[in-house]
Amino acid sequence: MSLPWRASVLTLFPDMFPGPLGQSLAGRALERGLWSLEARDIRAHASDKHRTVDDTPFGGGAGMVMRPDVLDAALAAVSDDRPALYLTPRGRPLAQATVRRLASCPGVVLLCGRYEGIDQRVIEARGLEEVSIGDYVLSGGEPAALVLLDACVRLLPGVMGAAASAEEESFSAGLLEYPHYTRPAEWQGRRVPDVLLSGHHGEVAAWRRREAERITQERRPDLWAAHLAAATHSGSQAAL
Ligand code: 9WO
Repeated sequence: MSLPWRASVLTLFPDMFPGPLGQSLAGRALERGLWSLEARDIRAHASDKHRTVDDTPFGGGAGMVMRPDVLDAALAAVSDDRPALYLTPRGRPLAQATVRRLASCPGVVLLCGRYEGIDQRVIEARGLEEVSIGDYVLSGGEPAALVLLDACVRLLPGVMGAAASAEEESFSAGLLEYPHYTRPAEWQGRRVPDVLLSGHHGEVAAWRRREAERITQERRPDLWAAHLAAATHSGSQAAL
């Protein structure tokens, strides 16, 4: 068997890991050795007797900044052939293409900041890739690290079945998901669309496609525009 995908998380709150990733799909994959997770306490790399990890910002202002020397020592202790990422609202928005790339790497090193952030020089010196999971501010990078790991782990070989891998391709097409229904066929006066009960697989596929397109146009004009551009460049007229 090949080496497991390795995740190292540098954090002031190692007890937040594996957290939700110890359950369900990711948790079973962890038990089966398909990936490994180590949460390392940044404070272990502090050098003074008070174990200081932060200091006041040059130029003034509220709050504290994480020290570059402590973070560099924490990164040096784990750095190898894996990409090192810093979770920050300033980062490049995380998208499925990035998730696929990271899942195909030997693993990841994730740096979680606290306070007002980290000294800029450690980002540059260590070539940290800055990644955001959305346009909001958290109290620290840890929940974002959990999100990124969840998205990667479900793509690792053997974590999900073959059926799910094929499903993944449909998001690659850049459309949002069509609506799902299960029994009962009528619930609180709401009927499941007749086409889904018809047994006509071709009509079901066409309905789902139309719904996916309608929902994408309505909710995410940005995704829709990208989808149309991709369809045009690949010579496919199906979406047009
Ligand atoms: C705190 C703050 C306080 C006053 C004015 C501006 C401020 N910005 C921040 C801030 O960005 N703090 C961050 C907290 C420092 C780095 C770790 N933290 C964090 C990461 N919050 N949110 C994220 C995050 C990460 C990935 N995707 C979305 C949000």
